[in-house]
Amino acid sequence: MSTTKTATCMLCEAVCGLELKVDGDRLLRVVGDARDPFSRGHICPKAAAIDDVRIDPDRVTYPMRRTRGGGFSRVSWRDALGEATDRLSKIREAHGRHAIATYVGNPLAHSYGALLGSITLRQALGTRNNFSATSADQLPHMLASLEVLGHQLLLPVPDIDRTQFMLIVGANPVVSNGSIMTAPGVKKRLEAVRARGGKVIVIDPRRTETAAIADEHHFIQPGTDALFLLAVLYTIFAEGLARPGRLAPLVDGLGALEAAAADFSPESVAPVTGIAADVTRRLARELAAAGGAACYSRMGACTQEFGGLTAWLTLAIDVVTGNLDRAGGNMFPTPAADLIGLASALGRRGSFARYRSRVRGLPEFGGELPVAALAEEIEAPGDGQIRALITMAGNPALSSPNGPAVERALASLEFMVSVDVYINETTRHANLILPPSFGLERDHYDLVFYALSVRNAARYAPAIFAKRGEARDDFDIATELAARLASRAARGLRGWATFASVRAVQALGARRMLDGLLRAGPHKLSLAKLRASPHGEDLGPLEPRLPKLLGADRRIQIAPRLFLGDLPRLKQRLLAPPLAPGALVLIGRRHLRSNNSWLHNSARLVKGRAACVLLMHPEDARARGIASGGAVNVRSRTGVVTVVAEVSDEMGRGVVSLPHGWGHHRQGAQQSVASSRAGVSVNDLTDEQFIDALTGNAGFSGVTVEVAPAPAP
Ligand SMILES: Nc1nc2c(c(=O)[nH]1)N[C@H]1C(S)=C(S)[C@@H](COP(=O)(O)OP(=O)(O)OC[C@H]3O[C@@H](n4cnc5c(=O)[nH]c(N)nc54)[C@H](O)[C@@H]3O)O[C@H]1N2
Ligand SMILES: Nc1nc2c(c(=O)[nH]1)N[C@H]1C(S)=C(S)[C@@H](COP(=O)(O)OP(=O)(O)OC[C@H]3O[C@@H](n4cnc5c(=O)[nH]c(N)nc54)[C@H](O)[C@@H]3O)O[C@H]1N2
Ligand code: SF4
Ligand SMILES: [Mo]
Repeated sequence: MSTTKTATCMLCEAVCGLELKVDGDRLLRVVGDARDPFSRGHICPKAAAIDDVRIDPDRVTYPMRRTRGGGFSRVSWRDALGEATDRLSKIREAHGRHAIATYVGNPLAHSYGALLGSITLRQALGTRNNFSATSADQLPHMLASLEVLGHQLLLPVPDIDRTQFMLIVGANPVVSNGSIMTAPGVKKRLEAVRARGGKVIVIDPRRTETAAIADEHHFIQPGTDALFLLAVLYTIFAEGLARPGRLAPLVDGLGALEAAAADFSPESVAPVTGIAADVTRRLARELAAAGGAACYSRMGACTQEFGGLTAWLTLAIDVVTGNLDRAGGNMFPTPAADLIGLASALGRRGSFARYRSRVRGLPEFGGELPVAALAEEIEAPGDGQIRALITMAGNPALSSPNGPAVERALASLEFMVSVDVYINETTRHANLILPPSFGLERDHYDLVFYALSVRNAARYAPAIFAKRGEARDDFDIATELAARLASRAARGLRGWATFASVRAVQALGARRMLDGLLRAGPHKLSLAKLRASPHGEDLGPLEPRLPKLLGADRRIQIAPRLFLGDLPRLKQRLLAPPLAPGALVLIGRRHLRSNNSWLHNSARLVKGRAACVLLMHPEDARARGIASGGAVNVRSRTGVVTVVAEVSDEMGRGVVSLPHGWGHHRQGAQQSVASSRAGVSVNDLTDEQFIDALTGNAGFSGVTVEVAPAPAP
């Protein structure tokens, strides 16, 4: 007999409510939960696949140990945890605590238990060598918030439901469903901006699916957004349009910002950005006059040579035009479980460059080092070399710049343990794979994404299915490992204090921690209250929250020295010679039916036309004798891939695009569907040396490549 259950989709940031028809251990049907006041029944094609990983025959459901032949065989939890503790402890005793590194990936942000568990594990390890997808993603936004607003988690989100002008720079929310903007049904919300007489403008080197529903789309040369945004600021100041409004008394550095922008007139940057000066001026005027405008930049603006500057300037434009913290501008949610409040209460606001990576001197951020430095930190011998790695919910072999270099480094580790649902490109290098519960096997509350949400909302869903095999919750795996490692190292007062605090977290459990956060939070909710409203709670529109949320000095530093100091590098970009003849620049792309590297074993999602193709402009194709459907070699400093080309004028001239997360042909990975539709990894082409020099963030956009027809096989 089937029953109806509610759940929340944890596949992307949109947190759609789902209604499921379930029979025993089987999921029969998935529809959007029309009674969810936030997502109102919206879902995307991925929702139908929400259970595919759970029931995937390729899924890892028992602890696995790598055999001498390179395969994996089943071991008991007892042996696996014992061996992991033993090997890691010995490495730590011989080489110090920084010899163990961690890498945590994107799905952690979608599981409150995994997130809390990973924090505990890292605390127990006390290593400087923490890595994550953050430095291949939103790090610049977090750094801008730390510098300007005094807290790295204080990320403003577009008040999309009230804005009259949305400037989208380097984001494609119609496909990604929004990022640092939890907005289920974002396409409808964007269409509503236009329906109420507002405007949506897209700045992107590709005419995207979002551009297709916008008022205007302007092609931009990859990596030049900071120049464009400075020209917008130039215009705002030159034409006397700066109006910080209510926030004016809190803002420091307006004069310095104006002086900095004065070097970047729309005319001077236009030849480099490709956006005409009169367009820039008009957009600046419209933005300033809109009375509720949101300047929103994301992935394409972040993961490039000037990601830090771009994130800062986005925030600066908001402040200067009075759009930060005002209805219709960019605002701060009031989440029911308030991690920012908790962090602030503990005196944790974030950190930058407290220490640097050993080999290249790249800056720490929030206790992590840039993932672009992972391979060299493993491979370069000497004091402080990484000898062991723990990965959790991450696939850096496919997600990090120069993935093959990462893989070489992984293969050279003394010991590696991965907590993951698959034997994939990364975990195939692990000595041990520990199997976590997945999706509907665990309860769900979006600790991260309600804090980035365009409306205040909360929804909790209990687990629906029993865990398969011997899977355990990420929280339990991480805290158990933490406790054992802490116990082995418990010498002296500090060692024992660490051990005791890990045991306390373990005893409390993730669910009670969540309940505590909800009870202490601004909406005075609790798990019991949320359980009583299975379709979720609407907690109202976003409200002004400044100056209360600001850092200790309660000021907005609009022109931090850190960013001003990076402007000379940007000026060099203005003078940079054009690319070598024949060279093109590479950018990325997302697809609605895919999610980073790990949904490609779902047959229903990968069926149909291959997604992993190289998009290129007709003129660029013609000049090289390339036609749609033909195979091409794409070559960069780091590697070469052979892939099918698709010629399309949706690409800007001189720019080619390849999606990330593919390349599932590696020996030893065990994903039968994915390997039959392998594609190539764009990160075989990206370059660990091509980064944002200020922040260390990965540079995925703007990598120089050459494209030529591939010789017939
Ligand atoms: N060139 C290029 N590279 C990119 C990007 C790009 O746009 N272009 N995007 C970047 C971005 S934004 C991100 S966030 C990163 C993502 O980078 P990563 O987080 O490193 O990679 P994912 O592909 O998300 O892999 C997630 C891993 O977690 C596993 N997993 C899934 N669910 C769970 C779970 O519940 N528990 C555990 N323990 N494991 C789980 C999956 O099997 C998979 O191995 O990639 C970045 N890399
Ligand atoms: N379907 C699907 N949804 C996803 C994911 C997925 O893999 N698939 N991944 C999730 C994750 S981890 C994240 S972080 C979010 C990301 O969500 P978004 O930030 O929306 O990321 P993308 O869809 O990659 O869009 C980035 C856009 O930037 C453009 N771009 C590239 N380079 C430049 C540049 O130099 N300047 C400008 N102005 N634009 C540029 C690209 O053409 C692209 O349209 O999506 C999440 N949602
Ligand atoms: S938009 Fe995101 S949260 Fe909503 S159904 Fe699709 S994958 Fe799930
Ligand atoms: Mo991401």
